[in-house]
This record gives sequence, C-alpha cells and structure tokens, in this order.
Amino acid sequence: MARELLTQDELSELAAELGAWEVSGSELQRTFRFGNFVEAFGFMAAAALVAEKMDHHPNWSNVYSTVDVALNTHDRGGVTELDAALARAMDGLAGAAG
Ligand code: H2B
Repeated sequence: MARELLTQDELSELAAELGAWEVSGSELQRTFRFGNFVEAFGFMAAAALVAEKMDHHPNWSNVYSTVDVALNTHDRGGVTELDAALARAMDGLAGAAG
C-alpha cells in the first residue's frame, strides 16, 4: 500500500536509488540548487501542481536559488511510497539542474 511506512530495508533500497536524497528515519531530504530565483520558483510551481494532483505535499523552503525539501507522510509519521514517488517526480522536474 502506498501509504504504509517503508521498512528499513525498503528505505535502504530507496537511498541507493535516490542518490541525491538523504533518507533519515522519518524524512526524505534534498536540497535543489538552481541558477537563480526564477528557476527555483518555476521548479516549485511545477512541483506544486504534481503534489496537488497526488494529494501529497512537500515540506519545503526557498532562499533565492535554493529549495530545501523534506518529504514525509504526515498521516503516517514517516516515509511511504508516496514520498518516494514525489521525490522521483521532483528529480524529473529539476532535470540536470538541481
Ligand atoms: N501530504 C503529505 N506529505 N502527507 C500527508 O499525510 C498528506 C499530505 N495527507 N497531503 C493528505 C494531504 C491529507 O491530509 C488529505 C486529507 O488527503
């Protein structure tokens, strides 16, 4: 089930797959770095549409060209397949940048 917490083994596999993300016990974390504020905000706008469609939303903050993202499933208090899916989607949107 997408909303079930991932096991330690599944988290380890995910960490190997998502090289740029740090997998902590209860969060997936990544810092995206762009060329400027417009690129960073464009990424956030695109990611927001994906998140809304998934009904799964990031915890994030933006300072100029940098976007700090922490993903977890609030309803479960940890990382689920929904977070993995959103992380993959964000990586796709960031492309070579980030
Ligand atoms: N986003 C995240 N990251 N975790 C959740 O548990 C969550 C969410 N729950 N977005 C959704 C909204 C829930 O509150 C609604 C009612 O479906």
